Amino acid sequence: MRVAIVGASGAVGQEFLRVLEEQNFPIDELLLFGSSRSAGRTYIFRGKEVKVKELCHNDDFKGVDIAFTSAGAGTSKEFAETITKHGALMIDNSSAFRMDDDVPLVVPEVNGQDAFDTPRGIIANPNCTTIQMVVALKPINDLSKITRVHVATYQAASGAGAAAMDELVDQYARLSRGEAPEVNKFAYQLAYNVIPHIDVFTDNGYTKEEMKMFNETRKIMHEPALSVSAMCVRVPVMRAHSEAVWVETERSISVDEAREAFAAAEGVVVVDDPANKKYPMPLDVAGCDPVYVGRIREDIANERGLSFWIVGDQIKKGAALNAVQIAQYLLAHGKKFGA
Ligand code: 2RA
Repeated sequence: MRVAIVGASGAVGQEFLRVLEEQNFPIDELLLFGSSRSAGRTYIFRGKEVKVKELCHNDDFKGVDIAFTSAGAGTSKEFAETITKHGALMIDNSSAFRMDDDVPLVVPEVNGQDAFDTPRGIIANPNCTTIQMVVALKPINDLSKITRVHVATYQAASGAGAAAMDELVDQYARLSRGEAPEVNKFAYQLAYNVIPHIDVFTDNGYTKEEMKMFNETRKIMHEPALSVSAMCVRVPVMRAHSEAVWVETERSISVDEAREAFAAAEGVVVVDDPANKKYPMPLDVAGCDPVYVGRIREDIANERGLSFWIVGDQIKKGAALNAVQIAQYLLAHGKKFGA
């Protein structure tokens, strides 16, 4: 199998290299692509050096079976034809095609079968905040249909990329020396702060990030009437997003029932022992694969409501790992590559 990573030098691109190794993904040849800036850099994969090629409009994708792309929506749109024209399956981490009717938007634990319907040879990987939320919503929705979701996110710097992570470290360093922090990647200084603003604002007062949670959740869960109201906030955490979630279901669900369903759900780990100060936190979850769920309780403001706290590594399950799991799902369910 020939596999390509587009955007190999970015935070998610680098995570693809680690995840493909960790998952022992079947690869005969790995090709790395990037901008003219990153072309020529080398990275180690399975003990061998692989050089980054510049992404160009040529036939470099001939013979490629799967291309994991994470170089921004503009690049994905511009190069989709180049990447897919010889038959490569493009699993795209950007927002470019997520809401297109002829592109499936897939989280394997929730709607893996959708990955087989690819008229354009493209599968979209959802936004990180949506991925970790739907993994946790699925077992509850299986118990009783969810009618409404309220969610407040606590998103790490990693969601804004490798340079944003560096910026957060640099801000703390400068502040500790009594210097003014540099602000480039965020709207304001993130160190010692929280910023209730991720992506741009839309006409309804929500940000695009918040509307992604509304629209993508409906598409992945095949629930076109589901209401999702999100408040997305950047916090000075390096890696792993947290979310406080309140759901309303058609019938009321007990805490025990919910805990059992979460514990049995694919991709979910329950850490919920408040008496012993056990609950998921980003420091513990960074670098881990599953979505962690804790603080499970009845919502005292809604008799059909349930409230819980989830934490997932944004670069892993929220990006590279989910994309690789889509490919693994296809392989496990009979899709043939390289035939
Ligand atoms: C963020 N959700 O955290 C974005 C990344 N996709 O900024």
